[in-house]
Amino acid sequence: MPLYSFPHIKDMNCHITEHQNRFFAHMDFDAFYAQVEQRDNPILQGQPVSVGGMEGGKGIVMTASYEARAQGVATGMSVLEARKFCPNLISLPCYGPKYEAITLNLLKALGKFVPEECIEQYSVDECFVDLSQVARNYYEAKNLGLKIKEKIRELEDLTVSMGISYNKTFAKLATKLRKPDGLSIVTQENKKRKLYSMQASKLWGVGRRIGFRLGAMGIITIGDLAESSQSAMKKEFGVNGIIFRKLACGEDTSEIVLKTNQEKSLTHNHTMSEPIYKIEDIKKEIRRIGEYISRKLRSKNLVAGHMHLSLRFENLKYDAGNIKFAKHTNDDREIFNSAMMIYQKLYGPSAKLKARQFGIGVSDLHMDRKDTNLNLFDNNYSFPFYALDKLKSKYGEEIIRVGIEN
Ligand code: DCP
Ligand code: CA
Ligand code: CA
Repeated sequence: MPLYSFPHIKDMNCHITEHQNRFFAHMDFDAFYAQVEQRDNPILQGQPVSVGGMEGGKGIVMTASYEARAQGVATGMSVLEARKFCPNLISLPCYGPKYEAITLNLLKALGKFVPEECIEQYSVDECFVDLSQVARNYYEAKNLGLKIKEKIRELEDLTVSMGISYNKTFAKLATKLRKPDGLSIVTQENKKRKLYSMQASKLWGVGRRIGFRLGAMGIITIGDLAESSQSAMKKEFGVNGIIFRKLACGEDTSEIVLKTNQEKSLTHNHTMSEPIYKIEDIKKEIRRIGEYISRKLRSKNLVAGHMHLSLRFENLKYDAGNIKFAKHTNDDREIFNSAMMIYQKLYGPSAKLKARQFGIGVSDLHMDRKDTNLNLFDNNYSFPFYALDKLKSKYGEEIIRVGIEN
């Protein structure tokens, strides 16, 4: 997992050694991909499941349900190897866009609790939230944490484990104290009791390899690391040695890291208050989301090369597909038509099982050269989308619409 925001020495505030009166929450989905698959298919609940399988019983275990872990299945094993421990293992393929959409929903939901600049997505299933603006003490921070967990369960029917502490490193460690569905709090007062006996390799940025090197120095636990000699750590690991030691002491003064301005993808999901299944309603919904995305692309002067459409049913089941555009585009019509092409291949909703959410995501984004994006018709028919957007932003979404079919 990339360390997007591992505290760098330049992020450390040299004037203070540790945060005071700050409350950071860290959350991490439990057995993420496996939990999602179990949620989406009740037959899998309570079963040993792994995700990352390929046809012919091959593939690597990307994660496993807690039932499979109890039988010795671990991330990184080949499925064949895992079956030696757990002959009844159910190996499932991995479907990335589905998991990404869930994490995006989580981030959106967090925006209801704290300002956007207080939220940091750290990895595919983890984020940090700075609660300092909305919580004055651990009691309030814990209540907020419980509310966030409840919201995630309500929205996604999934559990996360959460850690709350006065710095990001300890919040991340606290998450590991109780899994699944845990909530652990580490304060300046209880840090020694709660964290110091944990293995040093669990510390943010350490991992197994550095853990071995620490072990060779006699440093086994977080406590050993916090009490280690700074000069010995510097000698062995350079400036990182100093950071590891500081982090183990709770001297992490890093802040929430916001995503870079460089957009890699844009997504828009819309959950309907009334689920739908009639094709005319579905077309309307897809068209609305498609227009929103094309407009967002144009507002950033971007064109997309790739698109995916996702569909969530009432029972939270999910289907999705994607398409590569013949040419990069931000054209309403091309995006709508392509979304409908994807939709035709999906498992469609019915009166018995209606759709509750549609989402469109676009990726492979490039700067729009404006003259080449209007490629729908062979005769290079061009349409003044940018001018229409100006009208829409002035008079509202409904003022004008490009005719796309019926
Ligand atoms: N993942 C992966 N390859 C890895 C590790 C993880 O593809 N080597 C994927 C599958 C996981 C997800 O990332 O579900 C999140 O990884 P975690 O390390 O957080 O592990 P889990 O969420 O699966 O389990 P845990 O409950 O231990 O957090
Ligand atoms: Ca996880
Ligand atoms: Ca994780």
